[in-house]
Amino acid sequence: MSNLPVSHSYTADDIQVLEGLEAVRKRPGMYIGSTSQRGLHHLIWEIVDNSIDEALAGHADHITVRIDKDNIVTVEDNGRGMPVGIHEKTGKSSVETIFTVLHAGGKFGGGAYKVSGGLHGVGASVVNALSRWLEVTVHLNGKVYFMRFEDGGKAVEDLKVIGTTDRHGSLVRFMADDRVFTETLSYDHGTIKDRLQQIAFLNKGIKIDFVDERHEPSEFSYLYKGGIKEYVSFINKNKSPIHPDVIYVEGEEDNIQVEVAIQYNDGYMPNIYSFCNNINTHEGGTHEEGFRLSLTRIINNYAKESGVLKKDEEALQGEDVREGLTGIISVKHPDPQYEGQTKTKLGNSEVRKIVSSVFGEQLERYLMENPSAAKIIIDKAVIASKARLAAKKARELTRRKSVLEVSSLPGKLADCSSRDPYLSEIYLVEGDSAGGSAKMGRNREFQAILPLRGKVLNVEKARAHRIFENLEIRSMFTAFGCGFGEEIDISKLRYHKIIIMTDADVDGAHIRTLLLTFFYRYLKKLVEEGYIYIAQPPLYKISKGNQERYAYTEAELDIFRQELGEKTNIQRYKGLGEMNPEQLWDTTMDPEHRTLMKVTVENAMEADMVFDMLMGDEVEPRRNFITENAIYVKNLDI
Ligand code: 1YM
Repeated sequence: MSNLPVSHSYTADDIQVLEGLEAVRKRPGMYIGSTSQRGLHHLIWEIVDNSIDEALAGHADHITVRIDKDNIVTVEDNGRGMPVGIHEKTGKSSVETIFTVLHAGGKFGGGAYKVSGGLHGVGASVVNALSRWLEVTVHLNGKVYFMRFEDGGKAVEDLKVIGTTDRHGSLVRFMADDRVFTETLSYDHGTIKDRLQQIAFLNKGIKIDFVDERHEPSEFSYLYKGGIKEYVSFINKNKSPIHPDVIYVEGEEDNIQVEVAIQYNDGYMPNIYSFCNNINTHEGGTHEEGFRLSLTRIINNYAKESGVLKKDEEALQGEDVREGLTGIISVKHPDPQYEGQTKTKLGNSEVRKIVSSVFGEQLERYLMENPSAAKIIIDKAVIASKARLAAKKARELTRRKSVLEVSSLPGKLADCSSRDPYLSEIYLVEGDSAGGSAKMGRNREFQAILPLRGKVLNVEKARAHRIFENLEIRSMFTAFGCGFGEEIDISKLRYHKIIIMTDADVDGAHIRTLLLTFFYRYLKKLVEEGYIYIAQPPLYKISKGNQERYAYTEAELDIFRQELGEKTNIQRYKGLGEMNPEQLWDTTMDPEHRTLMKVTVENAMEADMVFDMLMGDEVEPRRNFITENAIYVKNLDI
């Protein structure tokens, strides 16, 4: 190959390449989903994916991701180093081809399949196309190779040798293009860190270092020899496991790798997460189905054979055997098919049987070999089943109408007159007194008010039937009208904005968290589809003479103070109750002036863990979270 630093001359092929990259710049959304911060993050994931592929092929075990003060990203691995020879089809170096030809990745190498894969798996050329500049450094065969692109992927000069080395590996450095990412060029520290940690959990033995020079502390290092087994321990760390080990199984069939790790805790909610090729399959799919089927089957068999479940007793249901179960299912598939609304449901039908047999056989063996853990697990499922049957009987006896059938609206609800859900809003208001102000201050045309008394039930700590007996919760279900859980029917939802309005103090934050937990667990669709909001009452009123301003943040307070000059009168609002109905309307409820924060489930898994932490028995992490996040969060991801 040629190592000469020839300057770049453009040919007909080059023009085609530039047109390809131009297409990416014209429609970035098609390649990275959007040009919001989420799309920006994709740039990192595309490059990291290539390093992960190299690691999964067995050639690398260390990846470093660095974000410097100017949001320049560097990704480095200790793999073989990207190929540097001249590529047959393009006549350019392979490095140049990888970074300028769309989907070039697949056309190389041949054998090893790519197991990782970002949402779109579009590769390095897309990152190049969307960067102000991008540099590639390869350590290979004793030499250091270097190439730089500018202005959306234009080669500055050919790949050249810039030194010697005794290492091997690849390094990519880039600056996202501000003309593409017009919203923000700043990567979210927490999102990047959490995802890198997740990737480390999902790929045992790969060390991932994260250095964020914008953040203090700046260095994080993740290496999990136990992989998803450690992941389950991590998720369960704020819960109380009821048997000592995490049960871990792995296997491979037809080139499809399967790993499952589970552990039961003393709670009631299942926490089951599934992945295909390191992507969180939020909507489940065939791997999850295979897992559920064999879990139910094996536990029933064991319960019967051990005599815990009598011959004439009803079989344990899926929900019984999943009560309090934390589980991770991770498959690696050479040709995954994704379905569902958000394309996060695994569709490959052969996977069902493979997961079911790999997991089933090994779970069965585990239960045989660990009779004391087996007994604890079976007993828990049997108790869950009895509780379920008892609740059902009680319901039948009292002939109480189910939550769904309740026809009359709750008495405390001050409904709006509009019957058009699209226009209607409901405020869930902490406390009767604030509820009273809200009722008087509202626009009754389209705003309904439901006051909630003090404590909302902590749904993490109660079985479903207890939850449906809770008055506050029943009121909400009836008011919303859409049902809940799997049977939710959004077309029956009576309000398209459900607005949580609590005091701007720690108690308010707590009640808000309880409500969000409730929504997340029982009305997840409402969160996913963006119907849940948080009202933002002001923190201060600043007045001078006949001028009045409301400040929603400390920063705003400072600005208003300066604008109004000396001798202002500042009132701090501790609770909603301190505002009269007009003030509440002006500051918090009037659609023309209020600020609402939309609640999103960016990362359901992270959310679950935050809830567990907030709801768990450990006080310290909860206190820290609440003090750090209580009031001023702008984009609240539950
Ligand atoms: C910081 C990003 O891209 N590492 C990386 C990429 C490749 C290889 C090794 C590699 C792959 C193969 C053979 C092969 C890539 N190769 C290609 C292509 N890190 C990073 N490390 N030799 C080296 O798959 O056979 C694309 S990426 F297309 F050339 F195979």
